[in-house]
Amino acid sequence: MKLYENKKKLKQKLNSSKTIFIMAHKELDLDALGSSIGLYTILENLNKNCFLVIDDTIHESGVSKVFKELEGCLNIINSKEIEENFYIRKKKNLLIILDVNKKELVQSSDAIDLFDKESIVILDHHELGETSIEAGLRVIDNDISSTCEIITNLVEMYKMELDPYYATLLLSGIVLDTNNFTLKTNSETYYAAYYLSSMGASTKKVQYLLKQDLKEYIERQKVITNVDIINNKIAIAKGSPYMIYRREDIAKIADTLLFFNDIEASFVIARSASKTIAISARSLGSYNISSILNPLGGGGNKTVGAARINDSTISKVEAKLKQILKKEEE
Ligand SMILES: [Mn+2]
Repeated sequence: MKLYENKKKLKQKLNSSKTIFIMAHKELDLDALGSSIGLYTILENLNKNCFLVIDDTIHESGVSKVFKELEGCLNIINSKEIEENFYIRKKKNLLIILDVNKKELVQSSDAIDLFDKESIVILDHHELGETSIEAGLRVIDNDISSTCEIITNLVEMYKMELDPYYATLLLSGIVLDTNNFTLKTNSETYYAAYYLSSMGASTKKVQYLLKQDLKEYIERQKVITNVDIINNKIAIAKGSPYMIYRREDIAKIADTLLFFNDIEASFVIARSASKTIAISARSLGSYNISSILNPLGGGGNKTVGAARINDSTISKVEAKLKQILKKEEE
């Protein structure tokens, strides 16, 4: 496990810092927020001065519930307030980036420039890419279920007791990113869940935090009904051309399509901004998603990937994708 290999270096970084800023990706989800708050608790126990840097102004429902419940308990600032909270000796400030490693996806890319490379640590489970942020320490573990699992391991490493509420938050990130322990789940994931539950994490509460919005659920189901099956193995689903979908929803639909008999790869094409078409794709391993999405300007790895195409339409993107898939089958 990557965290254990870097244990010494990470402890060193934390020990030598006084003020620590925690920042996750835009459009916070429960893995980003759960891991941020979990880390925040660890750092408070280590007597660090801690800040969560959040620029998002709208939050998905689970994230809003947590903010409401924890109102007044956390130092939350926006990226413009970082400098005024710096510790006097600049070297004693540390930025920890969670659940993301690409510059364009963090809450504030400008915030990165306030720190020198050595004062940045990344803890994440996503693939590295061209725009990955340079850091003094990068603990990036593609095989781990979630950033909340990394933070759970960190809690164990420091032999700390967590309040049941914070244990629940960490568990909710694991449940979210594994889609209820169906994706990226191995014995270590179950061990982390066991560990959190032994500290009092509540599955009932996790279910409450992850409750979905019925309307959004129905919209996702509509996309699934608009599916084409190619060669009995590949599912291509399309969103309504008149609707803008959140990237995470497009990804969830792609995940769901893999649950059906015979489907080995899934592609979901939908509008993610007024002039942007997004594709989210998944495979069980027999199709290489990154090589299929490369010609469309996308990326990822063998089993997970995404692409964003500007100034195009759903049907154009669909035609291009089908062409690529046809070549792939030859
Ligand atoms: Mn995550």
